[in-house]
Order: sequence, then structure tokens, then C-alpha cells
Amino acid sequence: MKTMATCTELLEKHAGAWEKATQHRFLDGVKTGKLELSQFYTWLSQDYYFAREFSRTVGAVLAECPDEDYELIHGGLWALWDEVLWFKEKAAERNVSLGVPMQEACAEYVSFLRSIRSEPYNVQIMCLWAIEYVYNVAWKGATPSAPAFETFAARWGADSFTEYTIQLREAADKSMRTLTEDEKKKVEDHFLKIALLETAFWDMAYSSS
Ligand code: HMH
Repeated sequence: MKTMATCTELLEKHAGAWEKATQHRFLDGVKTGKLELSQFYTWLSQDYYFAREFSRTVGAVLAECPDEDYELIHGGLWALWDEVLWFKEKAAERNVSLGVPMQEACAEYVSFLRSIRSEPYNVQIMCLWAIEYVYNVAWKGATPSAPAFETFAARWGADSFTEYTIQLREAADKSMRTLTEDEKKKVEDHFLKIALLETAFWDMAYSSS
């Protein structure tokens, strides 16, 4: 039996988890300026690891994607390379070390990102959409932000980034038009997992390790 799924349906089904992933005290702190710089730098150095690993996953998805999504995914991969260099630049400007140990929540996300590489394309493209869209919604919600954090909120809140997430959503919806029962369960589980991993990622700024 074939079934289907849509991104909208996933957002509705896991609305509570999605809200936690996109409305967090970290983001409130970005908005008000009450976030400690040391907390922000914890996020920064861990997100640098995230971006490096995510680009490898997107590279794997590019290798397998249907021709109709080739330009979209390649564009995304290109933007991630820019993001990795940008993280290095922002860290250098602020004397933030990118050589700190990887924290557990980041390591967990990294192993999840690796696991996506062997999933079917319909699961992969939904994951790419959810991972980018969660940041788009989260950072837009933190805009306008305090001056210290403006460049960061601007990156993922930008209209061009929003447009990219819309294109990913269209590609994901298209790819999820025919799913096996097993794939349907996988997209739902993966969507929820992404929301939980994102929440834990924000939480990291508040852990002492
Ligand atoms: C944790 N999620 C996390 N970091 C990011 N940079 C993105 C999503 C989007 O690129």
C-alpha cells in the first residue's frame, strides 16, 4: 500500500516539538540582548561542527538526488561552504576558539546527520527541508535582535534563505507523494527527531560542560 505525507502535515502533527525547537530562551536572549556572550560562543563553536558535518550529508544527498533537484541541492551545498568559511571568520573576529571539544548534544546531532546518508531520498529531502526551515523560523523569530547578534539572525532570517526553504519544501512534498508505510513512519520519526535535536542544541548554551 502506498501512502503520502506533506511538510505541512508534519508541522501540524508535531506542533509542540516544533514550537520548542523554534521558540527557545536562547532566541529570546538574542532578541533582548540578555544572552551572555559566553553562551552565544558555546553555540557558535558547536554550530561550526554542525555545519561541517551537515555539508557532508548534503554532499551525499547531492550524489543521489534526482536530476530535477540537482541545482537546488548543489546550491544548498555551495551555501554551506560559504557558511563554514563565515563561521571561521566570525569566530576569528571575536577570538572564539573553534577547537573546543564537541558537546554531547552536538555529537548526537552529528551521528544523526551521518545516519541520513543511507536513507531513501524522500526521507533525506524532508530532513534537509526540516533542518533548514527550523533555523529560518527560529532566527526570524529572534529578529530584530540585539546588535551583538544581528549578523547571525540576518543570515538565517534572510529572504533568500526563506526562499531556499520554500524550494526545499516543494521538493520534499513532491518526493513524499508516494511513500511506503515504512517510509511514512520514517519521515515522521525523522521530523520529530530533528525538532528534539534542535531543542537540545539550543539547550547546550546553558549547560556548564
Ligand atoms: C543546529 N540546525 C543547526 N545548525 C544549523 N546551522 C542549521 C540547523 C541550519 O543550517
